Amino acid sequence: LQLERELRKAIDRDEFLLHYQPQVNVSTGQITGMEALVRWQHPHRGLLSPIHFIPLAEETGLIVPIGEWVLRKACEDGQRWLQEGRKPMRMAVNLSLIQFQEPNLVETIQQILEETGLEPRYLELEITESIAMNNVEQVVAKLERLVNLGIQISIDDFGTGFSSLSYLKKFPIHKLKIDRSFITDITSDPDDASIVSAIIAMANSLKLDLIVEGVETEDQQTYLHRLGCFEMQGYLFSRPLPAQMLEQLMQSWL
Ligand code: G
Ligand code: G
Ligand code: MN
Ligand code: NA
Repeated sequence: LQLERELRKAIDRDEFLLHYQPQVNVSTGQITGMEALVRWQHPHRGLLSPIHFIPLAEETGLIVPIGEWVLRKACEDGQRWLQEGRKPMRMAVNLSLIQFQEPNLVETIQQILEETGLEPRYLELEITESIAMNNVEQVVAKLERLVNLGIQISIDDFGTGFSSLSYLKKFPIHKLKIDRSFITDITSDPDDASIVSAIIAMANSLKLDLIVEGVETEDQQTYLHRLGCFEMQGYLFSRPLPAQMLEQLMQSWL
């Protein structure tokens, strides 16, 4: 309850911040996108990971205003990077199911894009398979409104949900993000390798973009590249970092 009270005040007190993790195309070496990952600079407990407050934010509905803050901040930073003349890259923002279900979501996002000036094609929303458990017509209608704005949609943690895969042909989505649990042992576990190969083949034939998460070693990168995966995200390239530190990193990369 203490934490809930503090969470309620955290936006007004400006205690949230974003770290960004680059997404890299390993054949070109370019950064193609950034994933925004929220943190809470708690007054006494230090820098808190989202795993320590997102579940509470979801239970209390506070995820809606927090998520709105995240979207606005990420779009602001993304637009600033583009205006500074950096190579075009997409800004990927995680969206909880509760945010997705919010009746004003589309209007809110449209307003944030207008206010920040970020072109919709540079915004990517990461949703999870859990949205497929909901009323299909409603989900499709809402996704279509977002896609019609020009926004990209990706499926986060792909392969870990319990939903049927039929949503892949019903929903207007652009990209699958293969969950990092399949990558950890990919060079030694033939089952993980088979699963990832099958997802790559499926993404290719469905004409979906693909990214793998949690790439930590050169061996994993080489292995995945050979399987036909080109976009990667993980500690091998960079941990999630504050914008300022990433700006220095981008300077040295590009
Ligand atoms: O870096 P990491 O510890 O940041 O993130 C832990 C978890 O928190 C991940 O599952 C990630 O998707 C989630 N997460 C990070 N930022 C956000 C956010 O802004 N909104 C939501 N809904 N989830 C987030
Ligand atoms: O659920 P989602 O994919 O949005 O969350 C991304 C989470 O994965 C964040 O907690 C982020 O810090 C973490 N992460 C990113 N790259 C790596 C990696 O290479 N290894 C591990 N173990 N975690 C990673
Ligand atoms: Mn994510
Ligand atoms: Na993920």
